[in-house]
Amino acid sequence: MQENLAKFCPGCGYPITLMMMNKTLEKLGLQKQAVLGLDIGCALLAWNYLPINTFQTHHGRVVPTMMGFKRARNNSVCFALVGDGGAYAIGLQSLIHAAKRDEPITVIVTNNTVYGMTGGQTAPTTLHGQITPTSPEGNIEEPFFGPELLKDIVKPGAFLARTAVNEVKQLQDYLEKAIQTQQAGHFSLVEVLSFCPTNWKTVGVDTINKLNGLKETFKLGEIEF
Ligand SMILES: Cc1ncc(C[n+]2csc(CCOP(=O)(O)OP(=O)(O)O)c2C)c(N)n1
Ligand code: SF4
Ligand SMILES: [Mg+2]
Repeated sequence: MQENLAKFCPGCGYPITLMMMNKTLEKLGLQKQAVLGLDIGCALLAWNYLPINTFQTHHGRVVPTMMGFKRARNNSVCFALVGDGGAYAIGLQSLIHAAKRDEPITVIVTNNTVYGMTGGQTAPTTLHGQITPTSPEGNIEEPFFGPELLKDIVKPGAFLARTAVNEVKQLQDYLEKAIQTQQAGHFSLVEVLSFCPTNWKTVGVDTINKLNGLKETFKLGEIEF
């Protein structure tokens, strides 16, 4: 486990999400049935992180891949772990159609407001005015709200929520609800606000303050529809 932890940058939020996923699966006794699909982006660093079956897909393609896996093995518990770029830019059309068709998979979107793996470029979730290598004078766009967009698309019984890596109780609660939603035959998505100190260029408490600041724009909670 120590060796695997080293793949993420120090202070990264991904390991928290992954550890809470594992804890939740353990609690529900579902580790053997679980299958974790990883999108390209820093999610792929988790390829041998958890004691569950895991594989990697192309950028923006983890949702349709897990959809196919679930259709083939309908007793599996399928996760698609994807960044905000993978989910809301290159993979948005497949995400929308999976939600519309109420595919029984659980999508976990890591929202770190940037394209983390490739150097912190502007993502759909980048805040207005945020400075990144591709917006050196501040992002001119408004951020994109994925779970809120999907609320007009999903079917009754689906589950949509947003939490943060420093809200571990809520994170675990939402992961549990998402898995139960999948087992009841419906689509679920949990967006997780997550630390990226490497690209935010923050250290120590500044990283936590930055994440807490994001909660003013990206409201935490279950999305009503
Ligand atoms: C088709 C394709 N386009 C572009 C890339 C380059 N690429 C790799 S990771 C990435 C961005 C990842 O950002 P995000 O999805 O937000 O994940 P994060 O690393 O922030 O978790 C890009 C553009 C790629 N691998 N494949
Ligand atoms: S670049 Fe950001 S998201 Fe990727 S491993 Fe480093 S801290 Fe985590
Ligand atoms: Mg990202």
